[in-house]
Order: sequence, then C-alpha cells, then structure tokens
Amino acid sequence: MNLHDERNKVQRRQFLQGMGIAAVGLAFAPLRSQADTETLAFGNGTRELIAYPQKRPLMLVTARPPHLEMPFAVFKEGVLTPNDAFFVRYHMPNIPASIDAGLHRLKVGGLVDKPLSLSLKDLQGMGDPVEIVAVNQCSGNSRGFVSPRVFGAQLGNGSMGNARWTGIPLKKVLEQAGVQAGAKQVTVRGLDHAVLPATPEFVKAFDIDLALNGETMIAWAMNGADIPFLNGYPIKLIVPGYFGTYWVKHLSEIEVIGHDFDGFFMKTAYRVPDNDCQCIPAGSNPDKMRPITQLKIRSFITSLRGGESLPLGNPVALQGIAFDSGSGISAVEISDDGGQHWQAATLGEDLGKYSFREWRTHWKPQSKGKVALQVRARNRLGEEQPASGLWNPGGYAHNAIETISVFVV
Ligand SMILES: Nc1nc2c(c(=O)[nH]1)N[C@H]1C(S)=C(S)[C@@H](COP(=O)(O)O)O[C@H]1N2
Ligand SMILES: [Mo]
Repeated sequence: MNLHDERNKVQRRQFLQGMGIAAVGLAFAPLRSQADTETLAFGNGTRELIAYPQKRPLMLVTARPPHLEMPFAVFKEGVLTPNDAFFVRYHMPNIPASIDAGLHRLKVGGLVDKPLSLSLKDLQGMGDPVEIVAVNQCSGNSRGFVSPRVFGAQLGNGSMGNARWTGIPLKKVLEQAGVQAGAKQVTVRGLDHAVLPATPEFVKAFDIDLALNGETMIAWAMNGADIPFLNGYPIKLIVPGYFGTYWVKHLSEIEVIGHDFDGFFMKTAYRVPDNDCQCIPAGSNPDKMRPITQLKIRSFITSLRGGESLPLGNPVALQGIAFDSGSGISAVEISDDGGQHWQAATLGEDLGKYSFREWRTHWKPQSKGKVALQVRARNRLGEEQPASGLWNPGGYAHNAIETISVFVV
C-alpha cells in the first residue's frame, strides 16, 4: 500500500468519524465503484456512479468541478436527505482542496457601519442557533426532461435534497454590522474561484429585505452533523424557498450594496422569462428575463421506480414527497387514468413549510397492462402543477406533473 493510499485511508476515517477535526480536505481522488451506472429516463441518460469524500456513489455529471446528482431511489430512505447522498453542484473549477474551519472567516462589508470578520466561533456565539428544514433544489433539476431539449447539464430529479439546517439568521449578522440607509442588495460568495481571470466569479445577489427576513441563515450543520465538504463546509448560506443557486457554499464574503448587482450569475445566467409562468413557447426567444427566485410546487412518487411489475388487484402502498416555496402543501392526489380522476393522499408529518412533505396512499391496480401513475400537489395559495412542462431557454424550474409507468400483471 503506497503512501497516498495510506493517507486516503486516514482521511477517510476522519471523514467518517467527523470528530472535531479542524480541517477537512479533498486531497484525494474520488473512488470509482465497480463500474456501476444509473440510467435516467431520457436519451443519453446513463451516468457513472462515483464516490467522492464523505459521499456514497453518486451520478457523475462533471468531474471538474465536481457536479454530482443523487440517484432518485434515495428519496425512499426518508424525508430528510442523507448528507452522504446530497447532490453537489459547483461552477468554478478551482474549489478549495482543504479548509480549516478554525481559520475560516466570513467578511461582511459594503454599506455597513462596522465591517466584520467573523470566525465560526463568533457566529456560534451570536445567540441561540436556529433550525430550519428546507429544500435545496438546483434551478436545473429535471432539465433532462425538458422538451425540446435545452443546453446545460441533462439532470434527472436528483438535484434536490431536504435537510435540517442549524445556524444563525443572516439578520443577526447584518444587524451587528449595522446596515446603512440606501442598502438595496447583498452580494454573497464563497471560497471557490475561477481559474482564468476573464471568467466571472460565482457571486450571487438578492434584496436586502430577503437578507433581513429572519429566515435566511448561515448554517454550520446539516442534519445534525458538519456540512459535508462538497456541500459548503464549514458554513453555507440557506435561503429557504429559493433555488439552490443562492445557497452559497464555503460562504466567505457578504457585501451590502446600494444597487442591483449585475455580475454574470445574476445578469446572464440563472434567468427566467419575466412573466407569471416564467415560460415562453418552446424553442422561441424571450424578450425580457429576470433572475430566477423561488421554488415552484412539485410532487413525486418515491416508493415505485418506473417499469416495475405489480400484481392485479393487490393494493399497493404508495408514498412520496411534495414541496413548494413555503406556502405549505395542502393536498396531494394521484391518478391512474391520465388525470381524469384523482384520489387524495394522506399528508405526513409537517416538518415546516420549506421541507419536503411526505404523503401516503393505497392504490389498487384495476386492469392489466401498462398504467401511468401521476401525482400532483396543491399548496395553501391554491397553486398546482402544470400538466406538461412550461418551457424556458435555461430549462429551469421544471415542475410538470410527474408520471411513472408500471406494468400490472
Ligand atoms: N460557493 C459556491 N456556492 C454555490 C455554488 C457554487 O458554484 N459555488 N453553486 C450554487 C448552486 S447553482 C447550487 S444548485 C447549490 C448546490 O448546493 P449543493 O452542492 O450543496 O447541493 O449550491 C450553490 N452554491
Ligand atoms: Mo444550481
């Protein structure tokens, strides 16, 4: 066993134990599992399964930077997504190889009375920690199902996850800094960088009201443990109800500004048509776009995988998840006849309005052959999912009613 392997073994043990180690690093290559693959239900949908540090084998989208999608079957394991299965998305090839949580600082500047440089201990000492269960979903989750196809990673439905986040409200930090009159937005960024000077850095921005709403938070724990390195160790911004693009990892800088930030990842990328449906006729060109913001209502069956065979007449226990941007799910229904009739499911425990909401029901297959099972959700505002996908050029915010085909035998 060579030195490199020895070091890998030691580091792996540290990752697994997660016992108060100050620095966590990525200084070894991902492990390829025994040529396992996972195939998504669209053309060219076969993905290699690869285990990165602190992660079980996940679907490889790109290696540099790591972009990993979770196999959908993991959602069966529970309403909280396990840390070692949670998807991973980065934009900049230059991600930190190791981070010493004791040395990490969050700088707060711009239009503030008192610029701050905060350690993790400082953040943890700012008051009682808050906890919130919230869904982190990539804007491009499910892009692979968008028709006609659009540019970008062809993702299945595993670029989302639900976790319990522990940290301190961003509001507390900003109050300590003293936000000045004229503040319009905050910009946020992390430790990852572009390689070439001409490449725009991953900097995001949102309105000061959202920063001060008391829910937007800086988290240091995910499901009761340190945040996995690839998910933003040691601190990550949590913007409940908003797409993952705002949930900045390895959070290192916050700047209060007096205008609307126009960096690449606001002005050019992560934009949707500026209308109510955030959609345009498939294949057409939008005339006005705006930055993507909140999640749209979605629901999934998690207990069945498409293509399964089920015996005629036996009731099948069906289970799944639903979520929206924080109004709260009020109903989930299933249909086995193309949406002519809908049967209500029972909602499970309410872990908070930003969480996945579990649902359960029984379904009795009535006739032999291929059956398309559909699921749809409604929220407290009365919003529902569209029957088919609403198209936009980025393939963002897909939320059509999901269909799973099974064979009744
Ligand atoms: N520092 C940093 N934070 C980031 C990104 C990034 O590229 N760099 N990508 C964002 C995007 S687009 C998504 S979808 C989420 C993904 O979060 P995860 O990797 O923890 O699942 O991280 C967000 N935060
Ligand atoms: Mo994303």
